[in-house]
Amino acid sequence: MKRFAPVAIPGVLGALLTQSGCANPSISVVDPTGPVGRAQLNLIYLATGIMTLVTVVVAVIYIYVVFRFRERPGQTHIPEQVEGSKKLEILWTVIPIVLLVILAVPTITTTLNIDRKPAPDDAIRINVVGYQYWWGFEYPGAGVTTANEVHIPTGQKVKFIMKAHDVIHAFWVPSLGGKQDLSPGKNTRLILQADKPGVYEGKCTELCGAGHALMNFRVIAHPPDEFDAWIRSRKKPDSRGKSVMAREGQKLVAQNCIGCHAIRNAGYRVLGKKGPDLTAFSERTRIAGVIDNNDKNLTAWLKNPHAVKPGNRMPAFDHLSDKQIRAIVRYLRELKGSS
Ligand code: HEC
Ligand SMILES: [Cu+2]
Repeated sequence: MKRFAPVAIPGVLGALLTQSGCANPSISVVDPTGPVGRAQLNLIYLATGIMTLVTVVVAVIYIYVVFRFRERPGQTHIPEQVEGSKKLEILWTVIPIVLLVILAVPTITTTLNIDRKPAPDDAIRINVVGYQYWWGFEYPGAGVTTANEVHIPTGQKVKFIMKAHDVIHAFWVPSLGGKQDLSPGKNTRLILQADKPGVYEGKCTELCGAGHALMNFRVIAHPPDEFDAWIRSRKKPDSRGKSVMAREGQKLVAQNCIGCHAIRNAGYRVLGKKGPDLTAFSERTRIAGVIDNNDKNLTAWLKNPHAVKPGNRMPAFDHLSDKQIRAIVRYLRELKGSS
């Protein structure tokens, strides 16, 4: 930032003007909370600064010329006609070259730096898999799996190793930095760090089909000790239905859902993989990355997921009775980590 201070001033103003519509601070590239986001913001300032400078200079010259050399009343002679000017040609070739070099050098070095710098040995590794239209997350060291919401510790580098299950997706958490494509059959990676606890919104930014626009996720950053406690609680999740109704729900889930969804530690023999892992589902803040996780919304989701998230691949369960749906909702809303 300091290096580019003079050029950055119009850039800051420009960025504020164009970005001030984003009220939610947890999804803002101009309010980054990690080193990658900050490095990228400096590049945005630099580029916006240079562009603003060029626009202003050109506009000023243009307006000056239009007024200074306009046709005046009573004017009889035609102004001197000039054709070609080596000096000017060289000048307006060299200036853009210089500006592009000023833009290119920091852009390339920063990008390579973000991409190539190896993660420290103690960096936490999280595997990310992109599906149409949801996100799977796995903590290979701990044997913990989750979906659509990924928990990380603050102040540490986190290594996301990504691949796509079907088509190309892209992982972007504006406040932390990014983006990174996920491809089928090939691992890509992105190393991010959150400096302070918080909830950071993430988006798929590669058009991947009908549900793409709502392919959201959340990064939830905790202080390291809180994060460790979270991992511990997810190693032995609490997945047994407690009330009569929830036990009924657990049975219905076995009959209808676990071919696609995994619920760990529930005594099911199958761990479905076609849909998000539902272990500890009550701790999820949203359903399918779209609506708040509460009884009413979960009922609506089960009866007609396509009304909530058009194009998604979960079948509607409108053939189940209201009582059966209530039981399933009760069971899912009891699922949590161990205390
Ligand atoms: C054919 C496979 C399939 C079946 C069967 C299925 N689902 Fe799903 N489910 C999905 C997919 C795919 C998604 C992800 C939708 C999206 O967000 O794009 C999903 C999403 C969900 C979500 C949101 C998860 C999250 O992380 O926010 C819940 C809750 C859910 N399903 C519950 C159920 C329940 C309960 C049943 C049984 C009554 C069930 N599903 C049956 C495929 C299935
Ligand atoms: Cu996608």
